[in-house]
Amino acid sequence: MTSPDKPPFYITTAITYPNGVPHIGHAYEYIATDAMARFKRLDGYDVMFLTGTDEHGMKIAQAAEKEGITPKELVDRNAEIYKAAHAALGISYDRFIRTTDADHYAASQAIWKKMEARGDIYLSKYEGWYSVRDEAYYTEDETVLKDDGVRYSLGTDTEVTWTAEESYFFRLSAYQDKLLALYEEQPEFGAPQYRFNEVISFVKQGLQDLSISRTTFDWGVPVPGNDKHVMYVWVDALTNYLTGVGYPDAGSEAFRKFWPADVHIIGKDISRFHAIFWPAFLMSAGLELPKRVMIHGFLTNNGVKMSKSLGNVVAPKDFVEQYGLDQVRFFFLREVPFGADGSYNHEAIVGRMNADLANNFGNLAQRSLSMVAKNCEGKVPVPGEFSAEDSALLAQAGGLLEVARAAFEKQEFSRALEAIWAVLGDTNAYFAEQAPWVLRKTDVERMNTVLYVTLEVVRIVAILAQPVMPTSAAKLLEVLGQPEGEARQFAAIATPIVAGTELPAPAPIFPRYEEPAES
Ligand code: ME8
Repeated sequence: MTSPDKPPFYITTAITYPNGVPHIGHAYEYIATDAMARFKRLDGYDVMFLTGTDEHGMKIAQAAEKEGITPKELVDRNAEIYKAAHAALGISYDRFIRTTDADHYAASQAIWKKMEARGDIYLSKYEGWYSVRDEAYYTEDETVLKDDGVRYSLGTDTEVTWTAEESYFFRLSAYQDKLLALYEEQPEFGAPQYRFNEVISFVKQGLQDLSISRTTFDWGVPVPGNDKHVMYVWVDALTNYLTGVGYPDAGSEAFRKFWPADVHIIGKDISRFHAIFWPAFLMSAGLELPKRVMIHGFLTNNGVKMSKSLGNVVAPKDFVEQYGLDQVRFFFLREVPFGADGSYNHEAIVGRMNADLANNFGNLAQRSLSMVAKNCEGKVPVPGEFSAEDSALLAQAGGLLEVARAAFEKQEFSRALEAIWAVLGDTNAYFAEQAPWVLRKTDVERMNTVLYVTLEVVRIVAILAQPVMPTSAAKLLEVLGQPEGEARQFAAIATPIVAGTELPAPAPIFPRYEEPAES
């Protein structure tokens, strides 16, 4: 059901190949997308958040063969593992799409027929260096023969083999000028700029037609009218973004409301698929284009690429168990400017947990709330007249929504969090300087004012922290006497906390990380 009175916002993650197990890189993408979706919901939008699994293609077929099971058995089993990872990470998706879902076959065949009707699909023969890992063909000069006698793709360092087959082609070459015009007219179509520039220069070098069907295996969506062929997995994979909102029923309520997507969140290794192939397919099919493709960087474990052979692949679930879910979500979004590559290690996570969360935020909340519990009968105190410092701090906190909005609009999560935490820093300094525990003996009215101002900042920060740390922020809003619903929406930021509000007993929200005792 869609809400007619709210503006729509449609956001997607890449859909993951379910041939292995989810790692922190996947988790990072889910968390960022989830924070964005939650932000928009709290800001009054009707959000559609799509994620899922990309279940066709040779890579999946080969993984199944290795295990001696059918591809469908493999993806049925593994889709559940990915769903469990989403649950462990608190991902608030609206639909988990699987490309083996029946409606997705219909959508993929429908877009194929549209592209065919446009005259953009023709049958020919393909020869080239094929990488199963990347599900992509490379030209000779995009590959290198290494000392082990095996040929690898230069860009992705995956093994390639010479493959020749009859194939349908998509006239990608006909879209070069149209794509360049799109990038020109919509400079925010791809972001961040430095990653989008790579895409633009690739297109400027000239585009070749794209092989879009396979005959060497049958694990895919059948090509309409020619059962010998299945679609190249990227044709059906990209189409998931349409299926998720009701395509091919272009007249459906969901499609009319949510298409085109507001933003596709993807990693840097798949930017060409999203910023070149995808808009070209959509133009060919006569469909509107997504507004933005946001390309994030790769995470490395202390600077080292995650790989099974190195044994440094961390399961998101283990991470969450060690540090706590909200702590992990905060760490990645605060630590790594979205778009850039990032590295994580134990010390960095513990640093953020203890400095930003336990000290800056948790202590401030706990100290002000316990003073209110002890000295103000557990009610939000009535403030006296505001001093210049009080008003300045309240204005700073009140202005955070605009700052956060501007940053989230561009998926600059770390910038939003940095600004929020700067206000927390100022509030800590204010609290120390005003010393309400001294005022308690000298000037109770002033103590009340200082506590009121502090609670008000904590309330605003807790509301704004919800997209990133939903559970902790909810607990904090609970002890601030802010019930679920309207009081926690961004619109409520403008309405100050009400003096006299009864507050439940305060409870610490952000524990310090203590190293487990050596056994
Ligand atoms: O590419 N750090 O699936 P996938 C950050 N099925 N992000 C990472 C990462 C890392 N170390 N490793 C992977 C696919 N990712 C296709 C997508 S969409 C129509 C089809 C990101 O399972 C990666 O960039 O290999 C991608 O956005 C997502 O995880 C899924 O990767």
